[in-house]
Amino acid sequence: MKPDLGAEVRDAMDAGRPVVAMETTVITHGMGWPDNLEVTREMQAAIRDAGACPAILAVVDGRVTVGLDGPELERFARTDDGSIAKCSRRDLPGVVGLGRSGSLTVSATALIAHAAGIEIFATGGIGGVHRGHPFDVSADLTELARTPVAVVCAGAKSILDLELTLEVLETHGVPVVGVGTDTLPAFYTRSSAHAVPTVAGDTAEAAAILGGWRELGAGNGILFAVPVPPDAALAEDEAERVIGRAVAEADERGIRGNAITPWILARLVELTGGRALAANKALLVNNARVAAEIAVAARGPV
Ligand code: PSU
Ligand code: MN
Repeated sequence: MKPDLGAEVRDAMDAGRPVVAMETTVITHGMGWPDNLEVTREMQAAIRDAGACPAILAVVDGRVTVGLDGPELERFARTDDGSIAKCSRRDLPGVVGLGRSGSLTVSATALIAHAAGIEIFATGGIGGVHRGHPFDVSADLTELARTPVAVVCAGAKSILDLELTLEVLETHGVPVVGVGTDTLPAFYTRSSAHAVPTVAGDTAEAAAILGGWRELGAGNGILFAVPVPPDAALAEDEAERVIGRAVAEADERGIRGNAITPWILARLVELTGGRALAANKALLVNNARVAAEIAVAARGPV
């Protein structure tokens, strides 16, 4: 694979500056206009401020693109008419082969970041095992099992079964590192009932753990989980209540497959009067900053 590199990404790579990738499903299918473009710009700025280079990954009219920006980025943010497909690993050949456009989930982002030589990326929440649907296991988990990338997220929403999600990661030997926390953050809330196997006190320790992962070269990914900033977090009982309701409504309506996550995300924003959106934005920018800090602190030989 020979991705098209944006000019900023090419310069950073040539200069040996750390690059932090970003996914596009969260932009096209995870949040509405104009919040999605606004938060994407804030994530890019947070990565630059920390001394790294942002690289947004997508497939644009069949071209694998590393460093989406300008009018093309705006097109991905404005399109909610279904013309840009949500693309996980399995969907890539159809989109690339037929010259279509796709926004990338965590699994497709990991695959392409690795092919482009990028080690780390920032996102909101990863996919996992769906609550009440133990065979709906996100390709994000199997990608982490097979591709050596570091993913920085805010844990996973409890629209997923967090216990089963951690079990699958354990089976595949994927390290899960809580950054400043000893439980898996639950996206809108800073903690959950589920302990993480490894704790990093701060981003310097997270970078040291990334160094250990690099040294071992075991070939699979590593997950860093960072709690949502405290002032944007939802109260635990409220999060549980609205998530329970949204999951039940999705079941009643027969929403299935890769449409579940976007549908529930949008419903949660409605049910919380926009506070779920504010939390989502705050944690995305925070994860971008943390990913860049880890990348800069763990800067390897160039
Ligand atoms: N969780 C979120 N926001 C998102 C996603 C997950 O809070 O936008 C997206 C990510 O791109 C993730 C994908 O990789 O959903 C997982 O989808 P699925 O459950 O269909 O595997
Ligand atoms: Mn699924």
